[in-house]
Amino acid sequence: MKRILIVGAGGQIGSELTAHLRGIYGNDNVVATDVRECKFLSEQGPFAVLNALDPHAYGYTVNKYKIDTIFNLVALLSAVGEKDPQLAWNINMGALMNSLDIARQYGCALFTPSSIGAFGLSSPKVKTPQDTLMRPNTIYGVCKVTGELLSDYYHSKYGVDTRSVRFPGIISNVTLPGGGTTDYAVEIFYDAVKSGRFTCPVPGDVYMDMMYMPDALDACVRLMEADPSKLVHRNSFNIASMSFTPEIIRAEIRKHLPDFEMDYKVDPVKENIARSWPDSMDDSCAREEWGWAPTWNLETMTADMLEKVKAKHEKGLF
Ligand code: AKB
Repeated sequence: MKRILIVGAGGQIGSELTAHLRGIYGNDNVVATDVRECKFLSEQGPFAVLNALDPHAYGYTVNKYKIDTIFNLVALLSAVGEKDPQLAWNINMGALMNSLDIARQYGCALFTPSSIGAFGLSSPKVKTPQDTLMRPNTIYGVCKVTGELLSDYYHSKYGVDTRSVRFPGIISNVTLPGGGTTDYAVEIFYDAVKSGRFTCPVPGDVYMDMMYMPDALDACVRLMEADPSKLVHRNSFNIASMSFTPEIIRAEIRKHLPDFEMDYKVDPVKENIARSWPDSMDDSCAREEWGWAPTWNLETMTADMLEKVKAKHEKGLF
């Protein structure tokens, strides 16, 4: 990877992936794009406004910057997708189809994240295997499974170098997530620091896989740098580092903030989604095929999140 394009760079993952990749490959070699102007991205390196649903503008940008690797991060997330399934399909699949066709046309490698949301009620719930039943009951999950299949198809049919991971809920402190079922695991830190209280939209007993952003960024780089001859799978790898319930994270935060209080106002849409997802995924294929090895756990992530979020609050950033 030398000339990288990030599509949807203004979101939770893109905003940090852009800086991470610029740190590794050099600012000028990482072009960030988003459907809106993003000052924080254009100040560090090349930036273009790009609607990923416009194939001409997308192809023009790839050609102009001589791109060889694309990270397609455009997505409407699980909870918000349920409010307008047609829109979610059009955005998620439209951006993916354009990415696949442009990667094929310009000979680019393509990374598109999948998710724990690709699994459903009929998938084994604990240590969900890499290869298993996948019948999600959200439009987001339907897009993810379709995307995995299409990406593998473009690899076998046209030789496009497509690669992907199934991300857990990502916990981070730069850009807030929006519209996901796992968002509570970020919001809890902001509310704990700001007011010492959090109202949780997900029931206290529901386990979901989560991951701290530095491990997620490392996964993107490691997978895209992996020796292709070692990849038995491609789209998409289970990756995991921690799994917890709202009650477990509450207890962990209380070790640092003993007065922290949490109550519940369960959102039925989020509850249904969360209960249909794995409690935890088996990531042994990622470990074997490309050396996936997370470094953060619940304890270290919680301590670091509280420190970073407190620093933001002290600076008056929220
Ligand atoms: C969501 O909750 O929709 C996302 C995801 C797990 O893919 N964070």
